[in-house]
Amino acid sequence: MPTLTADQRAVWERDGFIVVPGFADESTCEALMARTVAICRAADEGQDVGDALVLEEPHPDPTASRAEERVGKVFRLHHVPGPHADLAHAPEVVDLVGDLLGPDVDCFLSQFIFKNRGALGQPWHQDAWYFRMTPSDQVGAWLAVTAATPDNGPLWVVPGSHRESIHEVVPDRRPGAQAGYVEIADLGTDGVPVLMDPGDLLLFHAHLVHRSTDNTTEEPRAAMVLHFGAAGTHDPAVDPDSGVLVAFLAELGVQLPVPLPAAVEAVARAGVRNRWVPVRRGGLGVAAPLSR
Ligand SMILES: O=C(O)CCC(=O)C(=O)O
Repeated sequence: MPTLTADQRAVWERDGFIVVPGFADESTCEALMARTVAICRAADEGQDVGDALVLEEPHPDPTASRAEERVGKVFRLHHVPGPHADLAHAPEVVDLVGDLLGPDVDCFLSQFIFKNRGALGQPWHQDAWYFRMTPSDQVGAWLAVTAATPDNGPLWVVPGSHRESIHEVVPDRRPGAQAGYVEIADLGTDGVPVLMDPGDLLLFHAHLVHRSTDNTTEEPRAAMVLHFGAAGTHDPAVDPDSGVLVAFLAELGVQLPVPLPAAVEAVARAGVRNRWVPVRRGGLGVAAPLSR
């Protein structure tokens, strides 16, 4: 039985995104926030945080005192037992995404975004530009952990742009921008903001043109973002052929030497954020990893 309603399906086809209000309860949002804050603090104290990748904000607010106030994003969370994996495997999530991607689905990317006070947003882009996967119809699930308001850096989207091919981009040269951000420079539209309450979920197509604006408020605008793809998708970031990895990174503007020295390859592979984890097989959910 499909989980998307006929209306949601029609909106998805037309706009390339849907919002599901009140998707997650307060305790889910609190658990995601608490675990991510704990990871940030542990990393700050030099403790082992396993596979999690903590990315500092390039220009944190100078008055930031707590570790999590200096962090932009935390990646590689969905394959580790805990609230992030529980969300990635939650039947409500997996069934919705499965309606869009089919019976066999993996979660391949997770990021908790703090968007602390003063943090810059991410300019207009399509996730498919970064992913370079075949096929390229991945689905993002953006859960509002705190409210996304006009002033704290909500997402903005261009409805219907999921039908467009991948746009040309230029590097994002703003001081304080995260390394590697790119921008679709000649968009010609302002798009529409997606204002959300805590617990609301946005599902969006990997070709959807979107951005987020800066957080000009005092409080963080936090979101948990998961990305899903059909099982068997070709992901150049995890292709065992080092030539494929080199070509992929070159397209993203990272030039590596050829032939690729083993030590350089090891560093490049350690930076890969994607972890392909089955969440749905044959139309049935795959259980989340159990806590150790
Ligand atoms: O949440 C944000 O501020 C930006 C997220 C985004 O655009 C993305 O993950 O592709």
